[in-house]
Parts: sequence; C-alpha cells; structure tokens
Amino acid sequence: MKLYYAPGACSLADHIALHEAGLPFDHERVDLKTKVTANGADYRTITAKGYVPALVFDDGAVLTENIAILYWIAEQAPVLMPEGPLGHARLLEAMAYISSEIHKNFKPFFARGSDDEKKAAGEAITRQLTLLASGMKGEYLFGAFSVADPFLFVMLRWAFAFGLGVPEPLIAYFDRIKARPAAATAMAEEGID
Ligand SMILES: N[C@@H](CCC(=O)N[C@@H](CS)C(=O)NCC(=O)O)C(=O)O
Repeated sequence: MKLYYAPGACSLADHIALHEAGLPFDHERVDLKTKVTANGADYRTITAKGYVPALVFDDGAVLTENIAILYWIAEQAPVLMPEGPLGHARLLEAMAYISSEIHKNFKPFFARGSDDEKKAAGEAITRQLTLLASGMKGEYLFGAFSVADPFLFVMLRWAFAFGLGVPEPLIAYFDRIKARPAAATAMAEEGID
C-alpha cells in the first residue's frame, strides 16, 4: 500500500500511525498547489478530492479522510486503540473533535484569513486544546498511545508554528510523541523536523 502525503500536512498523522503499527508501506509526496505527485501523476486521478491523505491499497482501493485511515490502521494494530466498543467510540469521538473542530479552525492560517479571523481561530484552538488536555488519561489521550495521538501531534505542530497558545501538559505531550521512533522516522521521511 502507499500513503500519499504532503510534508507536515495532516497526512503526517497517518504516516506516524503506519510506522507505529509496523505496517509495510510506500509513501509518495504530493504537491498540493499543482496536485502533481513526486512520480509526476495527476493526484486528482488518484483521489478526486485532491487533498491528502490518501491510502492506496495493493488491489487499487483508495481510502481517504484522516479519521477513516487512522481507524483502519488501528484495526490492523489494535494496541493503537482503547479497548471495547466504548473505547472504539471514544477514539472516534476524539478524532472527530480533532478533525471537525480543531483542524477546521486552522483554515484562516492556511488560506490567508484576515488578522481578525486568525485571532478568533487561534483563541478557539487554544480553548479546544485546553479541553483535550483536561481529559487526558495519562501520558497520552487515552493513557496508552493510540492513533488519535499523532493526529493531535500534527495540530500541536501547527499551533507552535503559528505561535498559538498551547496548554502546558500538551507541550510535554508533544515532546513525548516527537521522541517516539515512529514520529522521528515519519518526519525524516517527509524532510521536516
Ligand atoms: N477531511 C480531510 C481534510 C484533509 C485536508 O484538509 N488536507 C489538507 C492538508 S492538511 C490538504 O490536502 N489541503 C490541500 C487542498 O485541500 O487542496 C481529512 O481529514 O482527511
């Protein structure tokens, strides 16, 4: 299978999770401006959505959306998700919050929003990160590392890059994930630090 990614984009979460799961996979970079992949393919022929991530299986099936890809990875490596039906629902709950609330709020920073839009979005992100931090069960969101953690890691990486307020527990949390071999490998493969 192959992960299509852009360096430091939300696809970094899937990239880290695939390494955490120990799954063999290839990866190919996508230029999000031109929609051309490193091998010269038109990315829109791989997924009409045109955005990363996309995971292409050996039989040609294409899976998109961070929540779906991260959940699929956790199904292959159940150690990466909290146990039981409620645990699985809690994982989806956390990833839905990261995707539809936090990720969405970064839009003004990536799409040249006004200063007012960035200020409001930045404050909302800090509130949302604080809420997640208050529910943390230990070293990671659910105590043990799960696929929701690399997703939050990417949001934190962006928050630091844009100078947003990050609550204290998530600063140590960020460093903890960054020190994991899977994160170091994925970031080296994407050429970012
Ligand atoms: N709902 C999608 C959103 C993915 C997304 O926004 N990807 C961004 C990078 S973080 C992207 O590829 N943007 C380029 C574009 O939309 O043209 C998901 O969660 O997978």
